[in-house]
Amino acid sequence: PFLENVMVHQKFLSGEYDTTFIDKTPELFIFPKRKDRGTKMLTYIANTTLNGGEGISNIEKPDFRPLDIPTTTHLDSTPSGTKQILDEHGPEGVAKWMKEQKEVLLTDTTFRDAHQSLFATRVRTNDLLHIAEPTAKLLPNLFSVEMWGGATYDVAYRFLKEDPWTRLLKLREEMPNVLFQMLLRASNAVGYKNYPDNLIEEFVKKSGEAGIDVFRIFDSLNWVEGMKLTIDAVRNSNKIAEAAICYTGDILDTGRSKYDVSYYQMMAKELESAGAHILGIKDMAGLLKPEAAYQLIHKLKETIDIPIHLHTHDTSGNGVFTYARAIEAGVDAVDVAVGSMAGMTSQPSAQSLYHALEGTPFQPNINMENYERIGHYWEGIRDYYQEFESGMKAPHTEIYHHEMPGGQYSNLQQQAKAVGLGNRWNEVKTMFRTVNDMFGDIVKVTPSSKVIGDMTLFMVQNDLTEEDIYEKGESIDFPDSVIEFAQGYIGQPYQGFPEKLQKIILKDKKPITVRPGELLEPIDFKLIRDELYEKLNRPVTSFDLISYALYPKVFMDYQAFTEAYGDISVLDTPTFFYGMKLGEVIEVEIEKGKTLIVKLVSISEPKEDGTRVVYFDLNGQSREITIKDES
Ligand code: 3PY
Ligand code: ZN
Repeated sequence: PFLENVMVHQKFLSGEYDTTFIDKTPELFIFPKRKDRGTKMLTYIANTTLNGGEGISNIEKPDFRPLDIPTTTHLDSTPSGTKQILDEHGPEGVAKWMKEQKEVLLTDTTFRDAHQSLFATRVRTNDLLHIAEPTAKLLPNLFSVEMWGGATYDVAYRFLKEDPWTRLLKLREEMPNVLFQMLLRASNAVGYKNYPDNLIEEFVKKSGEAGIDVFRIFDSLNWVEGMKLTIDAVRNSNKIAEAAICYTGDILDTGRSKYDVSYYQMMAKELESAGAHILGIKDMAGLLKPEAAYQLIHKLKETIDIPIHLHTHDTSGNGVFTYARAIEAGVDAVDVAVGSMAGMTSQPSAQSLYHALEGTPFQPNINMENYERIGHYWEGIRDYYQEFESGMKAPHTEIYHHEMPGGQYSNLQQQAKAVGLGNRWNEVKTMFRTVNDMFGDIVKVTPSSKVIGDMTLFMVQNDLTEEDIYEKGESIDFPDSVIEFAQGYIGQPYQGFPEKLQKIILKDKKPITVRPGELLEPIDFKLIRDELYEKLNRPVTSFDLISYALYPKVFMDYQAFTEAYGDISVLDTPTFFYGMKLGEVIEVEIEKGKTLIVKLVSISEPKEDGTRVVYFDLNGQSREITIKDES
C-alpha cells in the first residue's frame, strides 16, 4: 500500500517532499519485470562467456588466486574517527584539529584516484565493499578516504553498469568513522563540461546527504571565479570545502614564469577568502619536485591560515621525496594509496611514506601491519583488472616534459589504441606537450586535459603539425571539445587564450568571457522528473534526476542495460569481465540472505544463424539461454 500511495501521490511525484528516505531505500522500487532476475543475469553471463566483457580482449577466463580479506572479528565495534570530529565540531572544527596535529595526516585514495590512474577507473563496487569495513576498522586514524567523484561517476554507469549513488550509500554504511572525500570538478561537476548553477547546487546537496564529507573542488583552468558557487554550495551543506589549486609547470624553472610561487600565493589567498576550509594542492600529473614542494608549502604557510592538503602522483618516482619535503615545510595532510595500488601514475605508497618518515616527529599515527594486510587484499583485486593497466612498469620522468595527468595517462592510451594509434604512443605524448604550448601553456586537468588529449589525437591521426594548424587551420574542422574550449565554455585560462589560434579554431563563432553558468538555463527538475517518470515507468529518485541531468544518454543507456540484464553489480569481477568456464560454479548474493548458485553446464555448437545455446543450472534447475556468438 505504501508503494502504491507513493507512486500516485502528486506531491511526491512533483518532488515537493524531502525524498531522502526514498532515495536511500531503492528496494522500495523493486517491481515485477517482464523477465525474472535469474534469466536476466544468466543472459549477461552467457553473453560475456561467449563474446567477452567490454574492453577485455582475452576471452579465456584466467585462474585468479583467492582473495585475502582481512578478518576483523577480534574488533567488535568500529573505532571513532574524523567523521565524528566533523559531526561534533563542524568543518571549522576539523580544520582547527588538522592544524593541531603534529604528525602528517593521510588521505587514502585507493578507492578512487589510485584505480582511476592505474587502470582507467574500473574498480567495481563489489570489490570495494569487501574491504570497506576492514578498512574502517583497521585504519580508523586516516584523515579521509577518497572514494567518489572524478571519473568514477560516469565510468560506473558507462562501463561497470552500476549506479554510483548506490556505491556511496553502501560504502557509507560500512565505513561510519572516516571522512568520505570526493573530487569535484567545480562547475563541471563529475562531467566534462559546465553545468547550470542549480544542477551543481543540487549535486552538492544530495552528495552531502548521501555521505560525502570533504569536497575537493578544483577548476580545470584554476579559474577561481568558476569555483565560488561550488564552494558556497558545500558550505551551505555544512560540509568541508577543500578548494584546490592545480599545480602545473615548475616553479624551479626560472625560464618559465607564468606559474611562479606568487601565482600560487595569490590563488591560495583568493580561495581562502572565498571560504575554503582547507587548501588543496592538486598535483595531478606529479610535476611538483621535492625542492619545489618545500618552497611552495613554506610560502603558502606564510600566506594563509587554513590547513594545506597535498595531492601528487608518483609517476616520476619522486613522490615520497616530494611529500617528505612538503611535510618538513609544514603541510598538514597528504594523499597516499595502499602499497599494492600505489606508485607510477597512482599516489605514493602509504607504507613507503611511513617508513621514510621514521625517526621524525611527522610519522603518521597509523598501524602499518594493518595497512599491509589491506594491501594483500588489493594485490589480488589488481589482477582482475590487468587488461586495463597502462603498461608503465618503471618510474617515468618524461612526465616532467609532457605533463599528462596521472588520471588521464591510462585513459588516453586506451583512446589512442581505439583510434589505431596504439603504436604511436610516444608521438602522442610529445604532441600532448606541443598542444599545451600552442594553447598558451594551460593547466591540464579534466576537462582541460581532455581538450588537449582530443586535439592531440586529432593532430596525430591526421598527421598535422603545429605549422599545419596555423597555415591550413581555416579549412580544418576541429574537435567539438576544442571549439568549446576556445569559446570559453569551460572557463577562462589564466592570461587568456592565444588570440591567433582562437580565431583559427572559432572561425566566425564569438567567444564568451563570463562564467558559462551565468548563460545556462537552470534545470527544471519538476519537468525532468515527469519526463523521466514517463520513460522509466517508475518513481524517480533525486539521484536519478541528477544523473539524467548530467548525462542523459549515459543514464538512459544504463537503464536500458539493467532492463535487459538486471543488476549485475552483484556478480564477482572475474565473472563480470570473463563470464564462466565450463563446469564452473559461482555463488551470487543478489540481496542480503538471498544467494543464487549458478553452474555453467555446457554450450552447444553454433547453429546456422550464429546462435548457441548456453545450458546452466540455477539453484538446481536447468536453464537455457540462446545467445549470438560474435567472437
Ligand atoms: C579527475 O578530474 O577525474 C581527476 O582525477 C583530475 O586529476
Ligand atoms: Zn590525482
